[in-house]
Amino acid sequence: MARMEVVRGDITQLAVDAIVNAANNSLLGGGGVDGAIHRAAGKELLRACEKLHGCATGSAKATSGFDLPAKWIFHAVGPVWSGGSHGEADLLAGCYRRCMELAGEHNAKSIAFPAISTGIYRFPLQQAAEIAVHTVRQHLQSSDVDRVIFCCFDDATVEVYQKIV
Ligand code: AR6
Repeated sequence: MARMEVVRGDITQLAVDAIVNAANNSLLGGGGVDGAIHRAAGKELLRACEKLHGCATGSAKATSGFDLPAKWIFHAVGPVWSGGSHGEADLLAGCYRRCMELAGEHNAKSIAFPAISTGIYRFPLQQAAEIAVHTVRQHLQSSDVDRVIFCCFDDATVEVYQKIV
């Protein structure tokens, strides 16, 4: 069974096969981790994203990592939290599931996730972390991925994940 780890830091710095971006439907960049990834990966990333023609909420699409240490970026589109009765939990689980599938398709053995939807999209952190860890754990049983990093940007997020992983 693959290892799951909780790390505090900036996901753009991680030397893993794939990092996951918390993007929006346009895939054309934004604030938060998305902005950080576009700045660190360089302008070629935007050109690659333009060719993807957006992405549905609850899914993800892959690009190269360009100037990042990571080989691949999986651009996942989490749901905007709007009370919890609009399918938010299933859509968030879909992001993690699709990224684990993309890891298989791209032969990525190590993958790092940010806490998708818990920033600008306001998904409650505790519930989001439970969905993240549960969905990844389920997928690992039938996966070649051997290292999963939950990359947390602040202490509150680290604390929540550490209790679950
Ligand atoms: N490394 C790791 N995690 C980070 C980093 C970083 N460099 N920067 C921020 N985080 P958010 P969302 C954390 O808001 O809620 C964008 O505009 C952050 O502290 O980046 O899915 C997109 O274009 C939080 O824990 O993503 C969308 O429009 C987590 O990453 C929208 O924001 C997610 O916060 C997506 O909102």
